[in-house]
Amino acid sequence: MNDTFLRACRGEAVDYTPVWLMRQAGRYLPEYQSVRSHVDFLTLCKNPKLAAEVTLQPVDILGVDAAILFSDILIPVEAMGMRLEFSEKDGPVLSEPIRNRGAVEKLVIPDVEDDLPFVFETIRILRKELQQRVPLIGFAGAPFTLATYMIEGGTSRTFVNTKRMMFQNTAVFHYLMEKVTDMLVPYLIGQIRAGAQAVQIFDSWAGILAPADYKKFALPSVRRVIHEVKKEKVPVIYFVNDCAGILKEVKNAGADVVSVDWRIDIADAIKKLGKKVTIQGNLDPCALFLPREKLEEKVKEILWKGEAAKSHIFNLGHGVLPQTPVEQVIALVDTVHTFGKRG
Ligand code: 1CP
Repeated sequence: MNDTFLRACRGEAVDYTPVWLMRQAGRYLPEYQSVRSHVDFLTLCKNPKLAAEVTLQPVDILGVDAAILFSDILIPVEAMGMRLEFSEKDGPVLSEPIRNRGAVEKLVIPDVEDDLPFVFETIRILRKELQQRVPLIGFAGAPFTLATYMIEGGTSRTFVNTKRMMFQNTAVFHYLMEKVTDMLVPYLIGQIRAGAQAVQIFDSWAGILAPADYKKFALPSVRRVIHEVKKEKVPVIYFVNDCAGILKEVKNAGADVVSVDWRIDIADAIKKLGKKVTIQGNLDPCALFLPREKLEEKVKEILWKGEAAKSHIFNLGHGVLPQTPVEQVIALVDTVHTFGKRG
């Protein structure tokens, strides 16, 4: 198996900088669109054969060094008893948002094996299919990011309901975070035991917090998840979007790999994170709209700067956008493989 990605996670010597992309499966791929034209998004996530098929598409088409389970961070939130829908226009919609203690009390901690069997079945299928190829990454949302969706009822621009609960109903907010964390630990451990060889925790919205608030309201829960999951001895990657202002705190979450967005120069991120973690990132997804030679320059710069880290895994700073031309994504992966060779 090509274990370059896992070696980089652990900070071991590699022949070249491995690359995979957040949202490498998804709407920019015609092959994904074709599967999606027959089924809605949630049905796709819950059908192990189809979910495995779309997970493998970018491995075949792009030649990336890792596969990531096809699912969504909100799938286990549905298993906690919330009604979840995906609208073409608004994205995820949770129709009865959590606004008080009673609503948190009603949330159930799912028995992950019984309530989310399709996730583990997809992982088992993938491990068989991927045998001699690349490692499989499992994932979940971080407690804070999941809590924002549960409180807002969907995506948000200001996160006013989340912050109001944090500041006015602090005990209820902490109670919600505790329940989400209690769900996440067995969920991620279950993915690892089913065959996931690394896990990534997505904190897409932690960057909306002031550093002191991140430290108080978001960090303790994600640190607990990471601490418990690390006992399974597979690498834990922590992605924080818009991380520049909170990187010092993010370092304390305890992950093996920290994945950073493009708003920070990767050289600065490496300085702040130090030599104990592997860094992942951090090309702006919109750089894929640049002419080929400009894209190549940006990739080379990140690769060159990445050499200062304990180890570097190339990725985007956030997910591939649906409008991205596939040829550009293929070119990106080739460029990383060509210029990321270690002598
Ligand atoms: O219409 C469609 O086909 C659905 C589009 C889509 C896809 C392809 C959604 C809806 N989710 C996904 C897959 C997905 N989501 C993966 C699959 C694996 C891969 O990366 O290839 C992963 C890891 C996620 C994780 C996810 N879902 C995150 C964290 C990463 C991030 O983008 O910040 C978040 C925030 C979500 C919520 C979500 N699901 C879907 C959308 C459009 C969103 C974002 C909505 C928002 O902006 O709040």
